[in-house]
Amino acid sequence: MKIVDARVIVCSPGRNFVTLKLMTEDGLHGLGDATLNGRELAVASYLSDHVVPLLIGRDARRIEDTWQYLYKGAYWRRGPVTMTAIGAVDTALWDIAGKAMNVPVYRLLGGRSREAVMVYGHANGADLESTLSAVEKFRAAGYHAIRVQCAVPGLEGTYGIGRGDMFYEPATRGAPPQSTWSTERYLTFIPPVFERVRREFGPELHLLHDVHHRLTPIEAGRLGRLLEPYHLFWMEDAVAAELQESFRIVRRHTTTPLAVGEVFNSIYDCTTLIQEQLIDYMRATVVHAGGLTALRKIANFAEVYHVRTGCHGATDLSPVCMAAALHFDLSVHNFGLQEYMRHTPETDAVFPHAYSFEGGLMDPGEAPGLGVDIDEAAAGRHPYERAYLPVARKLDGTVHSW
Ligand code: EZ4
Ligand code: CO
Repeated sequence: MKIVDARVIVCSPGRNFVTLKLMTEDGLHGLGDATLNGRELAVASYLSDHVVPLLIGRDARRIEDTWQYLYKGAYWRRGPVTMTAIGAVDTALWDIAGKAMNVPVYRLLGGRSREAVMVYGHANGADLESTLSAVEKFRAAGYHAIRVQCAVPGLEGTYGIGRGDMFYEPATRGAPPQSTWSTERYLTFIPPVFERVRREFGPELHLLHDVHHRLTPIEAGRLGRLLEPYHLFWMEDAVAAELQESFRIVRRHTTTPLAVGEVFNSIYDCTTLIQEQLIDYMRATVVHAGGLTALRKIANFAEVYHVRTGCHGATDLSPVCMAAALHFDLSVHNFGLQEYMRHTPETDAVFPHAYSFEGGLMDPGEAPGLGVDIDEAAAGRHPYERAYLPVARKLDGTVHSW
């Protein structure tokens, strides 16, 4: 089953997406998400200029071999651009494999380990009252798990605070917006927010919080300790993710469960974290960690150390990645929780999909392959527009950590 054609489709139905479409000689096609938020065209070029020429004529059934060929054969291993490109190829090949065998991808991954996939939504507010009403909206929509973010008074544009009700988009078109940051104000403000949310919503709801890599290890230890009475499901990205050893300090000071990894692109980003049991949830995604082939290996490794998965699922991961994540979540034994941010109607129209949400749970559906398609004519009506994530500065103007 030879690959005969490949297209890299860049579109912007409300936000930018890069999608790889592979075609086989027997008329099947497979899709892979290749979106790297704020650096989209680098991956598009990596694919068109360097990877697609290697794919034409290859056997689409050789998924593992193609992964190894692109990873080891490039000499330059790892990095978000490379791994996103490899992830797109790998995802498209799993999609084709499912279609060729007429089964949904989760069946190829070992079948269901559970009946459905629990997801969490994003409740964001500009102040405490609007945060509480956002939590209520998600609870009323059936969510069992809700991430709670609240703007810190006096700080401009706290990251993670949405611009709409059930929608949230982290990137902004044009130049990178600037936000301000003060660790002192943040650490004082956040614990009472959770105290209030717990008081209003009771002990059962799973509550999560994303620190977006903003703290030092000892500050993160302090926040985790202050949040212990409100028993979070997880505290995410407490410190910058590249120094794995810093989690030893955080871990020493708090029993609040820790999640990290939305910026990881390889198993080598988390070997210490996993083997020393420094984290509870590993958040790498299908698209950025090199596809289903690579993410499954990370999850299998993590299972040995009681670390569960908690895949990133923001709006910058396209519906193709969302579908792949759901097939993965349904099948992998040590699944924990899946992030789910609803896409805009424009995005959903470009990517018709079989996955569904009901009562806080999601299911990838029974369509063969991933169960997602791309309407190329609709995609063509939404041309790319450069966009960036914001850059944060401390009150004295120093660029702050992500
Ligand atoms: O910052 O998707 O948990 N979700 C998040 C997201 C990420 C963006 C980065 O592209 O932290 O908002
Ligand atoms: Co996050």
